[in-house]
Formats: sequence, structure tokens, C-alpha cells
Amino acid sequence: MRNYKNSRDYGCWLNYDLLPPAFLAKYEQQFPTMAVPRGMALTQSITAELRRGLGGLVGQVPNLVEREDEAAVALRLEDAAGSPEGFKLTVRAGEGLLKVLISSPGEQGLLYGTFAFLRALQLGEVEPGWELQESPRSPLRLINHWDNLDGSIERGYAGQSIFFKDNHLVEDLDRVRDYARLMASIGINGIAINNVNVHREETHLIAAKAEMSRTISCIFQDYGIRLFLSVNFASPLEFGLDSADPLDPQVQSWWKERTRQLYAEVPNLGGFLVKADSENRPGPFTYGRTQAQGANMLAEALEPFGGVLIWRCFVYNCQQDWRDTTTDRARAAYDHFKPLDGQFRDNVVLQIKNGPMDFQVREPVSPLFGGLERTNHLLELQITQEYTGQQRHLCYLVPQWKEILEFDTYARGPGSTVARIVTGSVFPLRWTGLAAVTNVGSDPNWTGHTLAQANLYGYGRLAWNPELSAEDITREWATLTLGHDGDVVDTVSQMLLGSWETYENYTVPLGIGWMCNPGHHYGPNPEGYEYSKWGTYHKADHLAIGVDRSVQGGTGFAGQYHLENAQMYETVETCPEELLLFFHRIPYTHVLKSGKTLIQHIYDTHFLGVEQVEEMLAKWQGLADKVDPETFAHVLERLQGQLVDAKEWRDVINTFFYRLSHIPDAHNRKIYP
Ligand code: GCW
Repeated sequence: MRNYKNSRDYGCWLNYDLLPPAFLAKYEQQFPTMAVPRGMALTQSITAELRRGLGGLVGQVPNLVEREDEAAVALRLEDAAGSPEGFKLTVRAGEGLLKVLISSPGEQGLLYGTFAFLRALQLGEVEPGWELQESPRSPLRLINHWDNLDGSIERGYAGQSIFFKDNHLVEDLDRVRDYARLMASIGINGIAINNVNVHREETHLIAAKAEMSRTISCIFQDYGIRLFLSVNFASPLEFGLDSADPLDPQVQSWWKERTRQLYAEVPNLGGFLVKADSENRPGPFTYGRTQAQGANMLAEALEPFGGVLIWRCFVYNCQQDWRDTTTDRARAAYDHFKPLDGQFRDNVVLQIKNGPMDFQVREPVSPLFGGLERTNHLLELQITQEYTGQQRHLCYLVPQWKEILEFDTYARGPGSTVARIVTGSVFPLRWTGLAAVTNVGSDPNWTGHTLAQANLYGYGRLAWNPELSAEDITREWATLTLGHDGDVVDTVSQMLLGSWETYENYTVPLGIGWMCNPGHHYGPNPEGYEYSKWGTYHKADHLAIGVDRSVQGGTGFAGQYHLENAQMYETVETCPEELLLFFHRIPYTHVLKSGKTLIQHIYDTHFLGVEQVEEMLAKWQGLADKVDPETFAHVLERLQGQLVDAKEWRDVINTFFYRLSHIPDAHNRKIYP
């Protein structure tokens, strides 16, 4: 069998194919030499990247020279102010050659500058007089793996873990290196390697199994990435203590000592990530303590080593009764954490899922954004497509993330967007940024669906700079990954950019969420979660659907937002229609702004969604001789599967509503009786 590592899909956006003739005319033989400062931790990675990148793109591997003034591409560590992760790139005309200078106060900046240079070269931007000065907008740009030590991945749709197998490290650590390189190329600087649901085996990653963490962290270190570990709040119990109470001095000193020893073994540790009091994980509530008391205890242990404690806000009652209408899961994160704002230590960072529920295809933004003013926090996104087609469906999430980032919280008046909050420009917070659950696994193409690589890429780019536009990121990814053919770039960009809306059209309407099969969450099942304990009800009956979350007469969730948004969500008339069923209970006969009734809207969007998948499929078929045959065949197969599944969604959802409402489709299309 051919080594899958030579495939284009494995190379992702770093294939570095020879540039097309028009570009080569500009760049060929322009970069014969490079100068890279010696003795840096990242010297080797930077040098190797330039060799590989230029060797591939312009067909000439540059020679290393000592003196900066003799080099076509020179890297300079500058003793200047500014972010050590930022860089400046300048290009000028030298004697017959281009002269590229990449400078930064830090070696990490030089690494990012190197990747930016190679990217710009592929996009044809490098020319005399061109300059680029960038630094990441926030200090934490994190990836979370939900990998278990046995090699399985919770909500993983691309094979097994690339780190773990049968409770050991995988043999192929080169692949971990390739991964670190991919992540560094998009600016990721921290990776949590294990599942936030920390089971028994994983508890030992901070102790007997710390050697595993160390090995991975050494690889990460070569790419400027810090390793994070998800830890079990009840670890002390596993190690012989009879309590995990955060106020118990014995527990406190146990964590301090364990953390000290861990740092001795894993110096490149960024800190801990904790899921506590959430979905049956242990936490401070067991001891009658607050989330702040729990987080602060761990943060104190990390503090001497500069570590940060990332504490998730996904705390809610998962033992609900569907008949209980007073408990609203959407309220939970805000209700738990808002009152604690200001009580957390400086090195605690709260990690908040984008929406108040759980990574649905459409949700409002969590009101904790704009709600928290004095506590460090991160936006948590889900790259892995748990509820959005599990990498069998094309569902490109960058447009969704852009909407979230552009949402105005009004926390400090107009313009207080989530993007500005998570980059620290609304509230002066030390630690801000983004985290996302990755979609990566051991599949040869990393992400199951090759086009799902765009989600991974797009996340990194947005974490670096949330102001980049979805269109720019998409075209950039398509060019780097699939080459310069304008038709391919246009077509694939269109497919990607429309795919989230398409997915929404044939799945769950107007923000209601769920309606999927319980457990694995794939495929339609309108009542799959309706009577379960998880608090995710849509309450459809024969007349209406939706949950009233207004203040007047509902659960009051709408009132958790700042006034402008609270008022907007409060009434049916002002609530954005795409979220109508999230905030209100609406009769099927209610007339929407389009002039259609709700029920007709549901029927129409479901028929439309399937047609849109048919169009995507046709578009892709049109690229048959323009993309790599292996990639072509694979994506084709996925799209064909998506079409079958989209029809199933359409029919199941439409039938469900028809049976409940008895209202026929105005166009008499086929809905099962
Ligand atoms: O969406 C839910 C998932 C769980 C996950 C949890 C979480 C890791 O279904 O699998 O557990 O969210 O985010 O903690």
C-alpha cells in the first residue's frame, strides 16, 4: 500500500506544490539563501520549514548562510518592544534578488512569520515594497482533544487518537510532529491532549503516566505549542486521600505537590483544563463549594509555574424532568458563573461554549459574553461536527463562528462584540482567546472529510485574528489546499460558504436544536431527546413548537443579556427569525416575515436543503478533472452520502410536523402520511 503520508490529503494546506508558471516567473531562483538565528529552541523547525516550503514552491532548497546581509530570506530576532508572537515581514528588491526580512522580538514570532511568508508566496503577495506586520489578537489560541488513552475519541469522526493507543503513546510520533507543524502554521499555541471527561486511566497523566505527557510536550515545544492536560477534579481520591474538597488543606497541598512534580517532568506544560460538576463529572459542588473555590485551588497550585487553569462553564442540571418547566438549561451557565464574576484568581480562565446549550447548528450567543467583566475567559467552539453532520456532511462552520464573533453584546455600549471581548479590548483581561474541540484523528486525511480540513484551518486563522472575513479565509484555504485553478477555488469556496445554511435547512429549524438520535447524535429523530433528562426540549405539540424564554411569561433567559439584546429577544416581533423557536413558542400557523406560515417555512426549507445538496454535488462533479483524483473520489462519495442523509432528514422532519399539525404542504410535495 502506498504510504498515506505522501497523499495530498495528508499534507493539508502545507503541500507546498510547485507554484504555477505566472508565479514562478516572479519567484524562481529568488530565494537561494537564508539566514536563521542559531541556538533558538525553534531554529530547527524554522529552518526545516523554509527548506521544505521553498524547495516545494519554487523548486530550490535555500542554503543556510551565516550573515543576514547575504541571505535572500533573513530572520532576525529583534530586541524590540511588541509581542514575541508577532512579526514583521518586509520585502525589497536587492541586487537581482528579492530580499525578505522576517523579524520579531520572539522566536515564536519568527516561526509564525515563516509560515506567513510561505503562505503569502503561494498567494502571490510577495513583491518589493510589500510589508506585513501582524501579531495574534489574543494570547490563548487553543485546541482541545477529546482523546481517551485507549485511543478512542469522544465525538471523534476521523478515526482514532493520533496520540494514544491501548493506554500507551502511539508508535508513530512523527505524525504528532506533523500535527504540531500544521497547528503552528495557523498560530495555535496550546493543545489539551486528553478528553475533558477524564476517566480513570487519564487521571494518571499527571502522575505515573506523566512521561507520556512529557514526550508529546517535547514535540509540541519545537513548534511553540504548550501542552495542556485535562484533569480530574477528584484526582486526590484516586491517590489515597479521602476528600477532594478544595478548602481542605490536605487537598490543597496534594495538588501543589503533584503540580510541582509534574512541572519538573513536563516543563512545557501550559496548565490544566477542567470539566467539573458537569455531566456527572466530580467538582466542588460535592463539598458545598463554589466553582470559584474549586478553580482557585487548582490555579494556586499552577501559579508558581506560570500555568493557567482553564475551567469550563458547561455546568447544568443533566437530571431534568421534562415536565418541569421552571428549569431552563439555557440559563445555567450564566446563573452559575455571573454571580462569581471577580472572584477568580488571575490565572483562572473560564472557557465558555459559544451558545447556552451545546454546539447546535444554531443557537444564540451565550450571555456570559458581555456578562463577565472581571474574569478571564475564552470562547469555546466545536470544530468536530458532533451535531453538524459528523464530517460525513459538508458543513463549513467559519460563517457560523463569524456570526458569533460579530455578535454585539452591548456590554460597554454598541460595538462590544464577542470578537473584541475575547481579544481583550472590551474589558482589560490578562488571559483571553479561543479554544476549540478538534476534528482530528488518525484517518489519512486527518479530519475524515477532506473538506472538513477547512474548519480546522479556519478556526486557527480566526483565533489568530477574528476580524478576518469568512470569504478571505475560505479562498485562502482552497488555494493552499487545492491549488490555483480559479474555477476550483471559486467553486469550492461557494460550496463551503453555503454549506452551513444548507445543513440547517434540511435539519432543525429556527434555533430549536436537537431532534437528532440520542447518544451518537447522528441522523434525525424529532423526539429523540424530548422526554429525556438532558433538558433539551422543543415541546412540539399539534398546535405549536418552541420554548418561551422571554422574561414576560417565559423562563427569563432572554433577560440574561444586556438591555438591547434582552429587548430584541423578548418579543416575537423583534426576535431574529432564525432564533424564533429558541426564544418563543410559536403556532404553526404564525406568519413569518416572508409571508409564509411557520409550518410552510419548515416544509420549504427542508425541500430546499436537499436541492442545495444536489447542487453542491453537481458543482463538485464539475471539478472531476481539476482536483487530485483521490481527493475527488473521496469528497464525491461523502457528498453522495450527504444527499441520502439529507433526504432522510427532510422526510423525517416534514412527516413529524405534518402528523402533528395535520396541515398539508401548500405545494403538495411528497410528505409521508
Ligand atoms: O456536547 C456534549 C457532548 C459530550 C461532551 C460534552 C462536553 C466531552 O455530547 O460528549 O463531553 O458536550 O462538552 O463536555
